[in-house]
Amino acid sequence: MSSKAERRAQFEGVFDKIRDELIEHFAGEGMPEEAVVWYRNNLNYNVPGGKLNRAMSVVDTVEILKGRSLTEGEYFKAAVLGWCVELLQAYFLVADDIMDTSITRRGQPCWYRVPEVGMIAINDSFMLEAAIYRLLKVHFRSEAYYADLLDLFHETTYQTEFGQLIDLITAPEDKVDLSKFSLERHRLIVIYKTAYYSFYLPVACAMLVSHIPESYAVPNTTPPSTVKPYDLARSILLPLGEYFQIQDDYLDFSGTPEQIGKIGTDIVDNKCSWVVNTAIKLASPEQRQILDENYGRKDAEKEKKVKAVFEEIGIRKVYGEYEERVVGDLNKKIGEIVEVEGGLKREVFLSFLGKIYKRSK
Ligand code: GPP
Ligand code: MG
Ligand code: MG
Ligand code: MG
Repeated sequence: MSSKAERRAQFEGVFDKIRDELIEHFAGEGMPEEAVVWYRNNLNYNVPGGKLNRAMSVVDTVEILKGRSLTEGEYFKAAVLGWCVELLQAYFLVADDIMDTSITRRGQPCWYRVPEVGMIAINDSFMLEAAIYRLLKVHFRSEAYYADLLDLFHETTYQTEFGQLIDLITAPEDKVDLSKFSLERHRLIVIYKTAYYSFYLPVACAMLVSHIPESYAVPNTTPPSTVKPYDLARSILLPLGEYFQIQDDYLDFSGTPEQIGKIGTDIVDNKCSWVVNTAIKLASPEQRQILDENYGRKDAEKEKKVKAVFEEIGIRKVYGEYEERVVGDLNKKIGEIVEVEGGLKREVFLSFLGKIYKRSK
């Protein structure tokens, strides 16, 4: 087993190949040198600098499904799909930073804030998205599951756009209205904006390259039972993604900067976070009034008042109970999976859960 750093380095090596391939095709269409440089900068600036958890989970999942280490060819294909997931994320984030008027991303200015870029970033985001379909065509066109891959990326993009819409209209940064917030709304935003593309998409990609069929029979069951593995995977990965985002929301409130590597800003940014939604549900009328008057304001004193209400309500305890409950439910669901040769495996989900459970950053 290679170390995490080695696996990352190997995975990053594939990016260089993919980028060069995209650029070569672009240059081959007769695009001027100036444009070639632009496209290269767009790719280098926006695609490789993230945590790569989503992308690398494609490779990890293929390994688990096959139950062995991958050949060079198998690794490359899984890694291309991993980078397609990262390209999708890069597309979302370049566009999202414009919509959110954000300042920095991954420790550097947002792409649209780079002086020569500006609103060209909109077209650059489209090109990041289109690069996915170029790569799928070059590397997967002759596979029987090519249409399924295309459909998966299209569907996931659409779902994420649903989530982005409800997020934008529920929690505009400049207009605080807590009456729009609820735990149900939070759940819907999180599932659509994050869970489909971060959790279901990488695993479904891995399942397709591993030739997991649409459905299969479980032998020796009466009555005979049929598994729909993609539905089954979704039924675990969406709640898992929801749990991951709830942790993120909770850590934004409870984590120290040393621990989470950033200063939590959800309260001042009017974020529709699990923490405020839980507080809204449990607040007395007096506490609710404090939240209405102080949440989402760019003011450190007001932020402190909100935090005090969160503590009074006992958010830490509520979170601890939520975490035990959701992890228990997920383990139960995962434990019920019947493993058959060439089908889904419990370990796919257990490995995700193991990485997430009680994380503190
Ligand atoms: C980031 O959410 C946005 C997405 C992951 C989806 C964007 C979807 C589009 C269709 C553009 P955020 O704005 O809550 O997070 P961050 O703080 O990282 O900007
Ligand atoms: Mg944003
Ligand atoms: Mg946003
Ligand atoms: Mg957050």
